[in-house]
Amino acid sequence: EEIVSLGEALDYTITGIEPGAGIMERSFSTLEEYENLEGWEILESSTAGMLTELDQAIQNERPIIVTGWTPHYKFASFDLKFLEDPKGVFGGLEDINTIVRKGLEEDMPNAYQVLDRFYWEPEDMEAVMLAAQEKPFEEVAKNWVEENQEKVNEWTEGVEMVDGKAIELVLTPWDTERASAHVMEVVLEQLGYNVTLTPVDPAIMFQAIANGEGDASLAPWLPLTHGSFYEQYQDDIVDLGPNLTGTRIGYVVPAYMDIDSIEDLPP
Ligand code: PBE
Repeated sequence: EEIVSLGEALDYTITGIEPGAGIMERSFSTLEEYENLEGWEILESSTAGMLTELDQAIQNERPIIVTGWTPHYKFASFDLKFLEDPKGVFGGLEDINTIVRKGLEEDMPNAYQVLDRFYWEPEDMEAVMLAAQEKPFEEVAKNWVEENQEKVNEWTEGVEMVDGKAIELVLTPWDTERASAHVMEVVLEQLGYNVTLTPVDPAIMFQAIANGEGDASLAPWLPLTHGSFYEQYQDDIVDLGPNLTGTRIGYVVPAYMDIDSIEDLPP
């Protein structure tokens, strides 16, 4: 009886984000994979909208299920937990990879080398994201590069300067990707590149690298979050491997909710 009222309290709805996000595609798959989720809905929203809903639910100690991911500051601000996902629809810990267009290695060997070497830790990304709650990403990225010269040197050591060559980095519209793109922008500009950042949906990001409109992206979450886009475009892009490991996506609830697994959601 308590279980039934949970479904009703939630209106059998999971609060999602932007429809183009990989996590939304995975969320729709849970409705097919978990029999108990038949009749449930994923509400399309925005990241800001989802965070507002989460915040209001927590203020009132109401139940809520959102599409969530780490790194994200909401895990520092609120006591949250991922629901277990025994069918593995959201996968386990994932990577964020660097992809570049075919021909970039020949056309821009210096930038290619930096992009190929670029690797940082979730704590680095989190530090940039946290500081960006107060200041613009441009400023935060500059500070981060200044304060982390040793790490940055590992990416740039021995790389020759260029003279104002234009390079376009394609990103997706979330803070995780704003963090990496702005740091790379600072690093490449210090090497003499003229960097443009273009934020687009994940599908367009892969398409832009595949057709050569964009030069590189630090934004693909793999193997599952953007797995379907990756499969579609993998023959037309160059995958330089992970630039960060240890991300996670899934259904997230406030810790006070008496539920631990997607399988426990009431049908
Ligand atoms: N995210 C953050 C994105 C990738 C980065 C998990 C919201 C997505 O689902 O596509």
